[in-house]
Amino acid sequence: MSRTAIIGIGSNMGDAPGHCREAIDRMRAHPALTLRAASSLYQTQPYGKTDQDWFINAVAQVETDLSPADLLKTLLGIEKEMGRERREKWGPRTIDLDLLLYDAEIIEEKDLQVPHPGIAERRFVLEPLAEIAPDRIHPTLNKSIADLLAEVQDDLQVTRLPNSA
Ligand code: PH2
Ligand code: MG
Ligand code: MG
Repeated sequence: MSRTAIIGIGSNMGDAPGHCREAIDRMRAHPALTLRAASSLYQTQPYGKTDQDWFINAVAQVETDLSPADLLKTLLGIEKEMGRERREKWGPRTIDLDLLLYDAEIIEEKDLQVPHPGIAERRFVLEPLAEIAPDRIHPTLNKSIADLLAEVQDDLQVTRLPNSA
């Protein structure tokens, strides 16, 4: 049965916009995924670990028959194909693909939490998500993405790039 998932995309090393676009292209080309929407790219101030380069962030909506665990494996596989090395937690990365939402499911496992626990606190997630899915309901907070964006306390800068950039 086809499910709808939201994927967070981020990069802050090298050609960060190019890495985000390549990740979107790889999801579009993947046989187990159907890309339904991709947001614009956003230039975003680093959240959490602030002494690193600014990020490019985006989100994508995909349909898939994969389970959440298999979808996560697929995303980690794309990260690996794109040369991601895992060094420090929250540190600079060529590409980061996070499973943010999977239908309205709630999953609490060591390696997989859905909804992604950071969604409601992070403007760099909410701004692109509100571009493609403002009415989607956060399954544990029971509020729409647009409402969460209106309420978010995070005032780190998030700037949408022109679509050709
Ligand atoms: N990802 C992090 C930590 N901080 N900050 C921004 N702006 N964008 C990110 O994608 C990001 C971050 C850990 O995954
Ligand atoms: Mg992340
Ligand atoms: Mg990640």
